[in-house]
Amino acid sequence: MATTQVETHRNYIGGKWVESVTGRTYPVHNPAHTDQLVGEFQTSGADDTLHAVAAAKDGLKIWANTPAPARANIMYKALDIMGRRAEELAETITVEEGKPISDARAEVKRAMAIMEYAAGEGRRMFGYTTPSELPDTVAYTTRRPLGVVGIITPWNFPLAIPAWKIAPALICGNALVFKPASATPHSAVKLLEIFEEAGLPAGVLNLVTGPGGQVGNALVESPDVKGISFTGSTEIGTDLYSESAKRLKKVQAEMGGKNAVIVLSDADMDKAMNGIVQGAFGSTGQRCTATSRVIVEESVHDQFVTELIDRTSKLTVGDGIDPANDVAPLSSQNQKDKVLEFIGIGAEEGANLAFGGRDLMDGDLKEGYYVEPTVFTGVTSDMRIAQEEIFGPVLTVFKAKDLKEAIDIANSVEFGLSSSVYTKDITKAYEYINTVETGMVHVNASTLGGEVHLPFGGLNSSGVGQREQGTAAVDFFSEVITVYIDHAGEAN
Ligand code: UN1
Repeated sequence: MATTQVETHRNYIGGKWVESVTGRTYPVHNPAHTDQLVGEFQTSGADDTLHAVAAAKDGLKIWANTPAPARANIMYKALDIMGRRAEELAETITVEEGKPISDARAEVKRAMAIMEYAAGEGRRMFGYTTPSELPDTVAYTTRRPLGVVGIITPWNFPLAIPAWKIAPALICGNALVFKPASATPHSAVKLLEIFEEAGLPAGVLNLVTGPGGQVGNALVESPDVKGISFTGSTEIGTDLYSESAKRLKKVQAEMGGKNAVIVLSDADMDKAMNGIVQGAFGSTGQRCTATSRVIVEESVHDQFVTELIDRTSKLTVGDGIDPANDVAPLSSQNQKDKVLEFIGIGAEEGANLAFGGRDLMDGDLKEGYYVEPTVFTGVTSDMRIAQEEIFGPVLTVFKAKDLKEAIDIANSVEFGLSSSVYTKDITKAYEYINTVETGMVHVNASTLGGEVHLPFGGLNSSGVGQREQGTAAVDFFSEVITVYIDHAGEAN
């Protein structure tokens, strides 16, 4: 790959592939082989963003007036094309983001599921009718698109997160400016190709690649942009939300997590172990729903830790493109530095480094950003590794005397995205469901994922604005208009 010609990819604005007005491009590398170039991408700035917003305003005129079932027909075509290109897309995800190919394939399936679900909404998108208090009057609600909407997505799901924002936004009739993470623009370029081939009218979906700051600010500041859907860090999401609020824009921001699993003494240990190992180390822990804390009831704690270390030690680390590997590289040097820094902090804070913690770039895995899967035990809630999102293959283990103490530990963080409890006791499971402070709660299953027809999102620092996916996505990407019609024809 290093020796072949590197392709330069362009922005997609108003139905055309165009260069950035900055005249600059930037390289993207494969995190498993940092000398391999994925491609060159446009370094876009505020002017490119404003061009894309203007193109979206034009696209909106056609798209908002296209019946939703006709919009759905284009979505179904895009879904077919995505199915045809599924394996190529999975490889693209692994090569630019690093995740294991099995995770990348699952990501493509997920993107397809959301497109299928959104296309179905084209024939629903319900309003409601209700009696009016006045005679000869009909009252009902209907939906309209917001207008031009900004879509800002992270690098860890380069295809699925864009799809789960873009598909419902398009079905609702919006025109979009899409800014993918600067580290993973290749999947985004391919998603645009798919919608282009499906026949989406020019201007309806526009792509602007490059660093976040300028493009994001231009979207926030433009009076023509009516809404923004963002997934990324709590720091940037908070800023984006408050700046947008000043301008009365509708925003949904999906942000960090510090997801806990509670293991009670009656749990099926095998089942718990499978969910926890997958939750902590799958996708190299680079998932906002990743399991980063396990809180184990005292009586089974030691047995659990022994088994966990055994399972963790059997994980194979290497290039995600090889299906034999369970854990792949981190997505960038920055991510690797951050994860290693947290491992150092954990040790300084007095947690017990029970397994892993090594920088594997110092050993056999020189070519990529590899860090060993890591387990800390003896962790307490006052530690930074117990509070801050690490976003890597690092699991922290706590001991609790009972369910109540375990829930207190689970709730002792600023985040509230996902959580889980392993128990066979229905009373305890319900106590947990009713008191844990997370937007998504699992019983006897990992903290990961979610189904596309159910709402996705978190409480507190994990999210703000409407939930994503399911009918919640339709609520976010549309305005409800209330209509009153007096059909009496003359004064009563
Ligand atoms: C998942 O758990 O499969 O950025 C999805 C993230 C989340 C999506 C997680 N917004 O990791």
